[in-house]
Amino acid sequence: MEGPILDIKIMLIGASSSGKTSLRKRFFRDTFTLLHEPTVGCDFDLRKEKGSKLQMWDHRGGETFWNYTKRVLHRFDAFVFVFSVAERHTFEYMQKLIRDIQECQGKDKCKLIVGNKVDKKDAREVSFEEAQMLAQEHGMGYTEASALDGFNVQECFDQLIRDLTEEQMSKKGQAVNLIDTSDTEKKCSICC
Ligand SMILES: Nc1nc2c(ncn2[C@@H]2O[C@H](COP(=O)(O)OP(=O)(O)O)[C@@H](O)[C@H]2O)c(=O)[nH]1
Ligand SMILES: [Mg+2]
Repeated sequence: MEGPILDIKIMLIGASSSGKTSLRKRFFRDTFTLLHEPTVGCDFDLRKEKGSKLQMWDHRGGETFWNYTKRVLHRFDAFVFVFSVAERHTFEYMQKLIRDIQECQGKDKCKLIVGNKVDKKDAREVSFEEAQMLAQEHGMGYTEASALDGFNVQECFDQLIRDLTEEQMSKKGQAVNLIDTSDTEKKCSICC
């Protein structure tokens, strides 16, 4: 049996308590809880549709488990860095994680930074401008969301998935084109 045409794997990375699991659950199940159940190592959600498979993992970084995860990072298509706009230490820690990932995976797959918990308006500790500047420095997009009230959660992941879909389709297209081109060249060299 043939596998899915699209197979997208996204990993959310950020400090503990920045809201990675909450964003994932809001996106996949439209649920939210105020309880913080620390993710043990990694956890993920999976959505299978005809011809496509989407996996979203989340990882808190900084643990011994990270050493294992580093070995499988190359299997992911995109890394999304999450911090809480209301907890500056999560922004600082995320910068270390960005450096870590870029060191072992390069920049290409580092796609997006999400400033979560924007519902905490009066407690904001990181401005939109500062986070956007950091994202620009690293060649990533920046967006803000709230897993609590759902603000912008669907939109930011939908956009990322659209971009990754296009990327995968164009890679497949290129593969087909390559075959076509060589075929044409062969025919050409035969007829010339
Ligand atoms: N106010 C607010 N709290 C949030 C938001 N997202 C997550 N939380 C809370 O922050 C805590 C940590 O969330 P969690 O998703 O477990 O963080 P993780 O450790 O990064 O996976 C929990 O108590 C959540 O209820 C948000 O958008 N707004
Ligand atoms: Mg978690």
